[in-house]
Amino acid sequence: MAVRTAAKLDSAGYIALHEQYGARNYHPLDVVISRAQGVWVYDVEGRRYLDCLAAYSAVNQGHCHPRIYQALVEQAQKVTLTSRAFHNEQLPLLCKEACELLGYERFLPMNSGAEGVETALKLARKWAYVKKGVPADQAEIIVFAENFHGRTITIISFSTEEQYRAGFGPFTPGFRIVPFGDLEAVERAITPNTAAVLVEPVQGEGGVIVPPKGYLRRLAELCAQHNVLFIADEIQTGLGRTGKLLACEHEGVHPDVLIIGKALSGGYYPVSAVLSSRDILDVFEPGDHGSTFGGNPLAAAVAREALKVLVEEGMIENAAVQGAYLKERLQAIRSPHVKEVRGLGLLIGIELYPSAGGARRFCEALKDNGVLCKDTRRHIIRVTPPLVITREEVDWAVERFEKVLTSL
Ligand code: IF1
Repeated sequence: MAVRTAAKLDSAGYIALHEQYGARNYHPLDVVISRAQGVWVYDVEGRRYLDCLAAYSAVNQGHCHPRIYQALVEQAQKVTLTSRAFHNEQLPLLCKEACELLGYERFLPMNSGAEGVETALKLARKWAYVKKGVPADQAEIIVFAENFHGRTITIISFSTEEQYRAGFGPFTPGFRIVPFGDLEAVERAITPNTAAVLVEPVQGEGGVIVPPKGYLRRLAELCAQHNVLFIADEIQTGLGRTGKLLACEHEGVHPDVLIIGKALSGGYYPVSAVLSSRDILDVFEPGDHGSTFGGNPLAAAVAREALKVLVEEGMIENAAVQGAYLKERLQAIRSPHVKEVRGLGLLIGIELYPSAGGARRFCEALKDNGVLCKDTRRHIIRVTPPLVITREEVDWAVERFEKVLTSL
């Protein structure tokens, strides 16, 4: 049996191969990325593109950051996986550094974002039974319409996007869905059995929805009043994306439970985590929860360096400065297709009118002009470059956006 294929294919060849053998759960743009550095990616033919997706914010630090690479290689030469049956030299340091940086007492490592969310949901339920006195199996968690927290069966159980659920029932009970941005709806949904509220500080997949000013703060206050955990999913909004280390900082909110992922990997190796106080996280006892790969030394070494470069290289401040500039320049584009440009830091969405015929064709045209973007919710172009983007690169991108938004 031939296991090897041709040494080198062109882009069309790789796409055809994937169409033949790959599962069909995605519909990528017709670009095959071969290498990348910083904000730039290159396809098989050597064409250069400015990456305005940044792997859904997992490469906030820019592609192939040399310091994170160094940490990965050094650790890969020592030991990569020990399991949690034994200690390793990296995880305790990651726990300490992440807790000190983010203001928490305890750190629980997982791998994907969805696993981080699942961990937080389990934590909230157990906390409700052990600490709040909710009767067994009665805990409720409040979530928001248009949320996105991942793809597991429990998480899609409270999705409001029909496609994410269709065909995948039966679903996990115990969730109440309320409109995003409506405090009274949350207040009405709270019962004595409410364990937690799970919220994205800015809804990403929902279309870059920034809540009204003061909303997160009042939501956190409401949670505190009712002894309900405030859980922030900062998997996408966290680690500098919105111009602050955490998006909740824009409103001075310190979540009871924080979920991070994506950029905690620096784009190298999946790492997610749940952070909280001792009082809350200590409801987990040995054996309650775990993961073969969670907290492995390779992951921990990568995550430590991913956090360090974010802070030491000024990426968070840069996201604030370039994000404000990029948003202002995009807002200045006069296009009959653009309804609104909104966002926070370098998490920006360009909402098109329905008459524009969908964001996908704009993303295709942007690709042909050297800019990679992803459409979401049909009419919205997400613009989320790595946080290392320079003013000159923003100008370069805006020229292409202007051309595409005014010529199609
Ligand atoms: C896909 C969007 C981004 C997330 C939040 C948890 C997770 C995600 C707030 C799960 C993941 C991704 C996954 C990706 C598309 C995507 C996405 F387009 F849906 F909106 F990033 F913007 N919480 N977001 O945004 O993390 O398990 O994937 O590591 O195709 O599913 P994961």
